[in-house]
Amino acid sequence: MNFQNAEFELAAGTVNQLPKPQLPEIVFSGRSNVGKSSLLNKLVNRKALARTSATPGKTATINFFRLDHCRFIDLPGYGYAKVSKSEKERWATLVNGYFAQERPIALVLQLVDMRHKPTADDMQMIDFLSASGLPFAVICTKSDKLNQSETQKQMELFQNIFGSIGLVFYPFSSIKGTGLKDIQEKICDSIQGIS
Ligand SMILES: Nc1nc2c(ncn2[C@@H]2O[C@H](COP(=O)(O)OP(=O)(O)O)[C@@H](O)[C@H]2O)c(=O)[nH]1
Ligand SMILES: [Mg+2]
Repeated sequence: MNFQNAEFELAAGTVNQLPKPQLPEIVFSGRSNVGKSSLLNKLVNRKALARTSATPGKTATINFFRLDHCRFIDLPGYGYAKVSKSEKERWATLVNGYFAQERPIALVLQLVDMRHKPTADDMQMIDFLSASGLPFAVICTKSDKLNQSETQKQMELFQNIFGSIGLVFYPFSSIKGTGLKDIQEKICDSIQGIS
């Protein structure tokens, strides 16, 4: 698949604004600031197709990107403490509304920060994905920020949490490109699986 023919399609702020399902969907899920937009940009080899930000909690919409054979879907990040209660509720309504629709989801990429133990919100999302039966893989982001011994320690941690229950996880760095090829391959396989 050519990942470079990618364009922004639309931003949905409410369930009503979600576009009709058309193509297999690759969903980017994770905490605010974990690196969803950076992963998306790296996959399509563009600097700023999806907007990245050093300030968390900026994206409150579900953003759709159109590729040749699939859509990339950048979910708004969760777990940002400074967001108001009403904003959290809006997030939940929007994201639950998306998953409640019968959409051709080929793969959910669930991002967690490689430097830390998954948060309670991460584990809640992973439990939801497991229970839903949706195909998903865990991406451990910002791997460039760890030295060799930290990498080894975190790999063991993720192996214990995810590997032991049969979940695939990929260390990834949007700066170094670590893991990029494997994730692209996983995406291609998942699209072939449903189309
Ligand atoms: N060192 C490093 N920084 C990253 C990486 N991925 C994202 N970042 C930084 O983390 C911040 C949040 O990234 P962004 O992609 O906007 O996160 P999002 O909120 O999940 O979409 C930005 O300052 C990025 O430059 C990575 O792999 N390595
Ligand atoms: Mg983002």
